[in-house]
Amino acid sequence: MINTTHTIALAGNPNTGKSTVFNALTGLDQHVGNWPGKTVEKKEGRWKYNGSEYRIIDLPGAYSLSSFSMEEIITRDFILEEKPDLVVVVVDAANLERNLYLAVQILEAEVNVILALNMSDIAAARGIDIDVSHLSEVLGVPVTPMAARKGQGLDDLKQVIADALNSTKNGGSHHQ
Ligand SMILES: Nc1nc2c(ncn2[C@@H]2O[C@H](COP(=O)(O)OP(=O)(O)OP(=O)(O)O)[C@@H](O)[C@H]2O)c(=O)[nH]1
Ligand SMILES: [Mg+2]
Repeated sequence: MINTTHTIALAGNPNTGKSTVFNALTGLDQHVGNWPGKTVEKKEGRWKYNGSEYRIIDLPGAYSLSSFSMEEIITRDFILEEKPDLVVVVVDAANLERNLYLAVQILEAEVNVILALNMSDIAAARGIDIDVSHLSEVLGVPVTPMAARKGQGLDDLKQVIADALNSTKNGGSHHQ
């Protein structure tokens, strides 16, 4: 029986694999439209896991929440105004430092956040070794490594999402 639907936003720099993660999570259960009044595509999907339903919105790629582009305005407004229950920030493990700029801005927005460390395969091939538990400690949020194109780390991501939402009151309160 489903008694709650959690709303999740998928955010990240352009080309970090957000849509690949989105497709892997939602399969065929997707709805594609446009952001109201905008020519930017809006993709929304759902999946069920352990008796809960998850609704996810694939946000346009953004380098920051500073609203320089239409994509950044959409992403910023969705995170700050719609206040999703959870924001999954997809970062490129092979370009971690650059990607953390947006991640830190989202952390400062006082929303519930987890980090999906995508492109782990590329990072590994380049000899980049990321201390995942240290990164998680420093940022104060769960970090889960994955390689979405290969389907690696997907089950872990679903579990980390479920844990993040079910450990907070009503599955939607913001982290302190
Ligand atoms: N090697 C590797 N490639 C990946 C991975 N995830 C995604 N890709 C590839 O990276 C490219 C970009 O992926 P998308 O999912 O379109 O990225 P996006 O973040 O949605 O991009 P925008 O919507 O344009 O911001 C595609 O060619 C994917 O197949 C991964 O974990 N490893
Ligand atoms: Mg995309």
